[in-house]
Amino acid sequence: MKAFTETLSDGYGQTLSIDACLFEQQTEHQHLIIFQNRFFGRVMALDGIVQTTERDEFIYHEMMVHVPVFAHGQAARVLIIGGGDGGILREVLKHSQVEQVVQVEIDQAVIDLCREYLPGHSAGAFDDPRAEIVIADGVTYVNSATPAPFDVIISDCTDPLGPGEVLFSSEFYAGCKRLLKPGGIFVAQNGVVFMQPDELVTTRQRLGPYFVDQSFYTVSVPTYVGGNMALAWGCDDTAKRWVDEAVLAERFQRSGLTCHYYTPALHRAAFALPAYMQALLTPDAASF
Ligand code: AG3
Repeated sequence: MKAFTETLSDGYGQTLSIDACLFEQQTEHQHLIIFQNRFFGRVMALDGIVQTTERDEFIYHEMMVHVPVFAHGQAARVLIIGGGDGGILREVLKHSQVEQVVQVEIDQAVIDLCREYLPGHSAGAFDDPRAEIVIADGVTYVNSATPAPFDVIISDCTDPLGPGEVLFSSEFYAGCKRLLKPGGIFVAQNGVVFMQPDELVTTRQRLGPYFVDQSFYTVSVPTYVGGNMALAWGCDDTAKRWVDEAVLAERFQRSGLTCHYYTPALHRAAFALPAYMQALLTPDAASF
């Protein structure tokens, strides 16, 4: 059997059968493979790490988008960093009050190949007149561009290895802060905590200087194997992390969205962290 094995921790990983290899190439920036798996459907991996699959992508994309957008309440301008498969863009554009989305992706090949092989991810979002796609390095963009500021910034990046590493740097967070309106919300993919505990510690330290309130919320995605993934949260308005469930429910209902993972109750609950994660966030945490 042809198989794809991902190893994020020494001695443990996940293996998916490659029932058909649809595309494999070293792009200008990274190794990209898209293959068919009989359980998860089409799977896209970058530099040996599963990024997204047809079957479970909704979980990650709904939580990365609807949590900050509903917590904000009036997000009109959204910035996406990374997200070349288009899943984040698709979910953001479902919010009718969103007027403009800028997406900054470093690798044009990821966008082109995902449009071709994973069309359900973007589902036409790249052609929406509200979307502007910029092919550029995310860190450079957030530190040098001067668009109107954003209400929500979503960093849908790879892990801090290869091209994604800079998207976990203080320089990147500083740039995001610079492009956020007062009270704007920053969220970012921050790894599977059980497998990558150091990421929680370093992100917390690096976000600290830029946001009054920084924390994490969690999501459980089958192909981000090893337990809960942490999504980083940064905002100067502490209340946005604790919007009442009734208020969220009202916003959710008004949006007319149909979700398969996100619910207002889950939104609130996702900020409750297991004790081992809380321990990592205490000032003297080293590891667990
Ligand atoms: N980007 C984040 C994938 C991270 C997987 N990492 C891991 N399992 N530790 C997903 C891109 C989806 N738009």
